Amino acid sequence: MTKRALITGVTGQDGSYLAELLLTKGYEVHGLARRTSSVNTSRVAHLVEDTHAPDCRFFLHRGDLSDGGRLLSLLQQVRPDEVYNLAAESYVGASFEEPEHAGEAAGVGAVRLLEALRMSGVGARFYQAGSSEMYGAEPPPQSEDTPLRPRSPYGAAKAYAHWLTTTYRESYGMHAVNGILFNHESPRRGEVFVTRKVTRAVARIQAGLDDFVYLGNLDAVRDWGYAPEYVEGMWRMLQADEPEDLVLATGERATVRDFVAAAFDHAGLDWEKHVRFDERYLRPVEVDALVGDASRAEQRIGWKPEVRFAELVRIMVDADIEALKHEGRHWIDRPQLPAWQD
Ligand code: G4F
Repeated sequence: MTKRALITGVTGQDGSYLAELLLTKGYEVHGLARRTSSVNTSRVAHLVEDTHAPDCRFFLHRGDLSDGGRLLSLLQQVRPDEVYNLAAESYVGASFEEPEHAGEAAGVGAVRLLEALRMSGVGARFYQAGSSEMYGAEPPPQSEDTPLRPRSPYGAAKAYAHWLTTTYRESYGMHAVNGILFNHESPRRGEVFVTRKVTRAVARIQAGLDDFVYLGNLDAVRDWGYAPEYVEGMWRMLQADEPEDLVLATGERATVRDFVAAAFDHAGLDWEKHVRFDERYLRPVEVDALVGDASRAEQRIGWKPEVRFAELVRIMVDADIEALKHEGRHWIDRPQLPAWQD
């Protein structure tokens, strides 16, 4: 029997990779995407185009986590075997400016989906996209046993969703899990996140379109992995016999400065000549260091990331240099984002 999955946030980096993965595994994939007046489906456009084919297994539904009734009717219509909740405003910096919105989208939205799932009686397995941002002030290495001490409205909202997912599992016997994912990047990463902002800037500077990129705190430590490997981990978590929350991370530590230096170096550029400080990119409070211990995930679901930091940097820089070559006009028309837009 063909398995059916519902993915919220399907138009994002992770949603698009997960949709592709599940399609290769033979699933029928239903994605929930916010209704907007301009096109917001570029990452899944290649899947949507197949909708008219008789063997199409990818379906896009409009709606979002602010509408519980819509979620209930969609669950009753699709009757998925697995639900992946990836929807949220995932840019941490923005959550300080719009804290209520962060709570709505990343926190209450998850509970609306859980409640709709419970009321629907569909009995699907549920994956909640948790985040290492929930660890906040706790020093690394962080694992499943590390207390949650968020330091941003986004982290706090994710922690709320984390505990509600746990509550639904324990209260109603739902097969519901939290994946606690450390930073994971790719050429599909949104341009506001520091890795993609830098690799895109490297391509533009190398091509002579810009001279500088403006950044905030270069001292923050992160654990950067490769997104396609992380969606594989999400799927594996839902295949386990027993529901269990797991950390997905590489365990490799690097500062933002390390990422910047490696990215410029790969393009034959000296980063110190091209990076400038802009205090607008500082956050009211910083999460200083996130480095995960994913040994439990390896033990329980056999998940181990292959792509390490240096390779990730190369993949992203090469992809942006290629994109600039092939979509030159498009890139020239789309300069680096001004600070007020980040
Ligand atoms: O790329 P970032 O914006 O990612 P951040 O804040 O670590 O959050 C990402 O990872 C989380 C998992 O840990 C996810 F939950 C979350 O949704 C998101 O995917 O910033 C990384 C670091 C920060 O310390 C930030 O202060 O880079 C620093 N930084 C320095 N200059 C900058 C910039 N970040 C951004 N976005 N832009 C800058 O110009």
